Amino acid sequence: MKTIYSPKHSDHWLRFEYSGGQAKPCFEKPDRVEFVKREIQSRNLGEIILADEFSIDYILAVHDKSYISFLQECWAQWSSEMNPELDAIATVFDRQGFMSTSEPKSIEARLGKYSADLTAGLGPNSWNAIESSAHVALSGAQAVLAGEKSIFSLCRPAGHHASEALMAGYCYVNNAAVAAQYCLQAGCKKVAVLDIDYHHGNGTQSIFYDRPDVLVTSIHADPDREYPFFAGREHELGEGAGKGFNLNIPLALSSTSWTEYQQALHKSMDAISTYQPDILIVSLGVDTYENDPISHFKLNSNDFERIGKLLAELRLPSIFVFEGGYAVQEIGVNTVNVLQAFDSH
Ligand code: OKP
Ligand code: ZN
Repeated sequence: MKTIYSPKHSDHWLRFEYSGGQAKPCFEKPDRVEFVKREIQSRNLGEIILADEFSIDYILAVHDKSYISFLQECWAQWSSEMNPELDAIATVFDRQGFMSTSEPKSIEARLGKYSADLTAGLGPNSWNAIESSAHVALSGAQAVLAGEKSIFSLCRPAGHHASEALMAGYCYVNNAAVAAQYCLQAGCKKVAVLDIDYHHGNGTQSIFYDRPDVLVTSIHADPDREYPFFAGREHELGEGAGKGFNLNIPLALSSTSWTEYQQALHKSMDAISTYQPDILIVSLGVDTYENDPISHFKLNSNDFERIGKLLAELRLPSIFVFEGGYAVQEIGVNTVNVLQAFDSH
């Protein structure tokens, strides 16, 4: 399997993240992708190709224009109004919606408008990385549409928590959604997104919630106990024309090992088989790993091979889009285990 990569991902890095009432060093750091890249090379997964450039219109097909302008402009405005030695991050939110339709003037207000929470900030060159990550996903879609059986888009930053006009959970542009929309514009009739990151893909769910042309299914930690908390429950089935095309499988935080996980994966795969999509997009997070520092599932490195082997049974052209995974020492092994097992089945 070939990999799509961009060195621009390392333009995005933050000083801190906030959790448990504390500023901590970031779990989401540039190293993550470099460790995966190194493992791809040492195990000869396949060629590593640089992403192509694409028109901004492919990103605007999924996200609001005002939100994308904010992402592009944020740092310049933050560094003139606030302290350029610190990350741009929201502190206030318009929860009553008084300004919901107008564009606020100050950068603190704009950050509040376009942030769902305090788990996504911006640094001086973050937009370069965010855009390149979408290009990595688009290049993957382009390759599969041109006949590759499968591809790995080594995206960073991740995307699955980002919705039309909100950044959240280390995510800014929803790379998987941008790739899905690209496939539809290129003539595919139906696309399935399978999200196997530990966290519910609430951004992807939101983007396609009222649409029947994209089936979204996510297997994740129970949102009663885990981020993103406010979505990811079984009763969220889609709405309007999209009703029946969203499938959530929440699993217990600390008692989920392969036995439980495998059942969920079969359920998701059954829904995908029934749907008969032209293309499968896998939001691939490896934070389901037993030693992940922010997660609580109990999958081991061999289980990631089992995931790859099972997914291959769908026999669909597949785009693997990288999402989470924070155990950097093992992030490469676990990711390549999925991809290599998929490839050889
Ligand atoms: C991004 B991805 C709650 C902290 C929340 C944010 C997690 C973002 C995960 N105690 N931290 O889905 O891997
Ligand atoms: Zn995650």
